[in-house]
Amino acid sequence: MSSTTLEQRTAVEQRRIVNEIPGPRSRELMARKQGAVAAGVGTTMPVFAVAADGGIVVDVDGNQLIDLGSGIAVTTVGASAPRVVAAVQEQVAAFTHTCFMVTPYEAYVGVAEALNRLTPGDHDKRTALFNSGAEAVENAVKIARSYTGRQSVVVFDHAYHGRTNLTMAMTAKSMPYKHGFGPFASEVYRAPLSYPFRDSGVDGAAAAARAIDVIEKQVGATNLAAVVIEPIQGEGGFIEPAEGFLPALAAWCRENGVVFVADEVQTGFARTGDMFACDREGVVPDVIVTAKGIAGGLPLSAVTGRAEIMDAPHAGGLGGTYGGNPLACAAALAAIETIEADGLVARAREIEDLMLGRLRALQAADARVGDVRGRGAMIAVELVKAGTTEPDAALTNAVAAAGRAQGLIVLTCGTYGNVLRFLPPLTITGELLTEALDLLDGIFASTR
Ligand code: PLZ
Repeated sequence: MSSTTLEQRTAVEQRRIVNEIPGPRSRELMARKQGAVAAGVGTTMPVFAVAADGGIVVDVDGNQLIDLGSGIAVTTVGASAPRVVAAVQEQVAAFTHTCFMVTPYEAYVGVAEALNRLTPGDHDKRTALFNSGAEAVENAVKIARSYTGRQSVVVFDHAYHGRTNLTMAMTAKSMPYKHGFGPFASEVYRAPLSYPFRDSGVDGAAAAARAIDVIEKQVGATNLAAVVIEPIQGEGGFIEPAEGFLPALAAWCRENGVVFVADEVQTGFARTGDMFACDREGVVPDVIVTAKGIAGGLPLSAVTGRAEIMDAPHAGGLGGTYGGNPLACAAALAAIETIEADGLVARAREIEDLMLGRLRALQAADARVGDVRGRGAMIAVELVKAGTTEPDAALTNAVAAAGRAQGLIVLTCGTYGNVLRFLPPLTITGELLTEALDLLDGIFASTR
């Protein structure tokens, strides 16, 4: 690590804008990126990072940006959390890789034990580790197919499950995720979701009945291996289904021998004010897929589920060279310890209170804020043409751009591109969050 970076790492946690964003060094690097990196790999903000932790990302020009994105819900414990840094440093000096399928190591088993303990339900569980969210989703489907002897998979409107071939088929939105990349995997079917803001009057039970009807008529329960669902949708727009929707679906799956898979890649590990989003309604998925927040920024993902389901594939049927890499496992154990020891689940609920309070006040003052929703540190506002539910993607992009120009790392999402989403690290200070919300208030006021 360069000495500049070390200095910046210890800088006071505050927003600092030293030049127009992007600054000169970021602009230089962006030009190099354009000449070297495939154009399909986009960037939300044209600034290059040199250090990050808590609620701050420091860029190459010395700007300090308020982090409302956590690298898309990954650095829940911070981007250089002390326990994670120490655990990875110790592990990297011992060995970087042996391949768990060749000569195993303890940390992988430790992570599996931790996941079996922490995920919903107290039944006997097993875990397998992978590298990315998409890879874990694919493996969950493989496992469900192996266990049930059935092929079909049901996913939902607005779903996001990844960018690999099978997970592109499972993802709903064409542009940018699927456009021009087909043909896609077969035997993937889409059911209607519960989307309270756009579905008013349809409660959770009715929305579940509507989805189940589509599944029974268009797929047939006896063909169906798995129902895969994000308990709160991420990329699709931070859509929280109406109460009762998830329990009803899970119950139908249980009655029909269908594996109920919760994709908690984005919602997992304290993000939503529970260790897992399924916990809120007491939903116990047969299989749960996790990644992102699991390992403090190192690439790791997991599939955890009922022992009899997880053990269905033949020996050697699951794996991968890097799955459960020792550095990632060391980081995961440290991240999990941080979440538990530092009370980050409770911290997520404090962030929820702060953010929802402020954003609801904004909604009361601004008719373009159609909906304020989310849980924990996974909060969103859906922007519309005043007084309607017509999505306003242009306003969303304008607010995000204005925020970025003032040093806020703010992300958008949603099928209609009209959702501003907030995913701060749980270690962000209340002062920084308040400052970010003040800036956003100002941006909304200046565009009214
Ligand atoms: N399932 C619920 O949110 C990843 C995608 C960003 P990977 N979401 C961020 C982008 O544009 O690529 C995600 C998710 C849910 C699966 C995934 C996929 O996880 O680690 O990106 O493969």
